[in-house]
Formats: sequence, C-alpha cells, structure tokens
Amino acid sequence: VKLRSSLTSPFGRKIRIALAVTGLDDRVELVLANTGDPADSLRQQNPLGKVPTLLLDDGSAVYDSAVILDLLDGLAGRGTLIPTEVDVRAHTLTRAALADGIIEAALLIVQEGRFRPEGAAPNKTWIDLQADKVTRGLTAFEASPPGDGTGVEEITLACALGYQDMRFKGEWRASYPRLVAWLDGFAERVPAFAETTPPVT
Ligand SMILES: N[C@@H](CCC(=O)N[C@@H](CS)C(=O)NCC(=O)O)C(=O)O
Repeated sequence: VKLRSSLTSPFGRKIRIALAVTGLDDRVELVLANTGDPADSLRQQNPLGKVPTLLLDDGSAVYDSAVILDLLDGLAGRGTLIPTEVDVRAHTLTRAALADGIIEAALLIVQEGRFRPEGAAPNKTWIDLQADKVTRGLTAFEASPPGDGTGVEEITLACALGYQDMRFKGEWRASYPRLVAWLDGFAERVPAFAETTPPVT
C-alpha cells in the first residue's frame, strides 16, 4: 500500500498521523507526489490530482482524506478513529468536517495568492469570505475544544491548527488560548504530530 502525498499537505498529514495512531504505518509507504507536475502519475491514480491518495495493492485508489480515514478505521477495528454509535458518529464527523472546512478555506486563501496574476491586486472579497470561515470555525472550537481523544475530530483539528502555523505564522494563537492548550496536549499524546511538522517552504 502506498500513500501519495506531500510533506506540506494538511490533508495528507491527517493520514500520516492516523497511520501512526492506528499502528498501520508499517504497512504503508509514503511516495511523495507533486500536485503541480502534470507528468506525476498522481493524475492517473486520482483524476482530481489531489493528495492524499492511497494506492491499494490491487492498484485501486482510495481518496479523499475522509474516505481514507474511514478505511483505516475499518482496518484498525471499527471505532478506533470514528465512533460507531449513530448520533455520536454524526456529531464527530460534523466536527471533523468543520476542521476540514477550516483547512480548505485557509488553502483557498493561500491559492488566491499563488495563482494571482502578476501585478494584480489581492481579491479582498474572496480572501475575507474564506478568512471569516476560518475565524468562525476556530471560534466554535475555542468555545468547546475536543477532549483528549486521538480520533478523526482531534487529528483533523490538529492538522487545521498546524496549517495555520505553517501558512499564517501562528497568528491564531493570540486569539484562541484554549485551542493552544488543547494542541499542546494533543502533541504530547501523539508524537506523530511533531514528526509530521511540515518543512519550511
Ligand atoms: N477534500 C480533499 C482535499 C485534498 C486537497 O485539497 N489537497 C491539496 C493539497 S493540501 C491538493 O492536492 N491540491 C492540488 C490540486 O488541487 O491540484 C481531501 O480531504 O483529501
């Protein structure tokens, strides 16, 4: 089994942490992908050309990160990463979706800059629309931080906060003290969090 990802993708980081948490990491080889390279086989493996993409031994691909996490949960024993009880599961997956949405909005801000034509002004309307999603999302988590679990909700939020650290100089830390404390605790419980810190790019 191969994991196509980059060292900077926050969605890929979710999978790398989940592999460590479930102990499935020795069954999966990380094969770096360059999403910007049309010649990278990633686009054949996943028509969307996105990471993370998991390649199974039969050659089939599993994506996106939420689906990969569901597969890992099944392989590790149902309930390891995602609760099985119907209502708890829906609420936990909603919180994970909120954390995913925080990552997505932050990524859209980064991409606005990356794909902005030379000399063009920043698209403030777009940036504000996305930044407000991040603010509202982090405010919601600050009001009720996750507990001390290591499941889909906690892993996804940790990656969302880690992405804020990487791309926005950790500015979130001044406004969300409970999340700072929560992330410190998560990092202590889950060594894979520090081990997957993105390289400075
Ligand atoms: N919903 C997807 C999002 C994955 C995603 O957006 N990955 C980014 C890197 S962080 C990517 O591959 N971007 C390249 C592209 O969209 O062409 C997931 O959870 O896996």
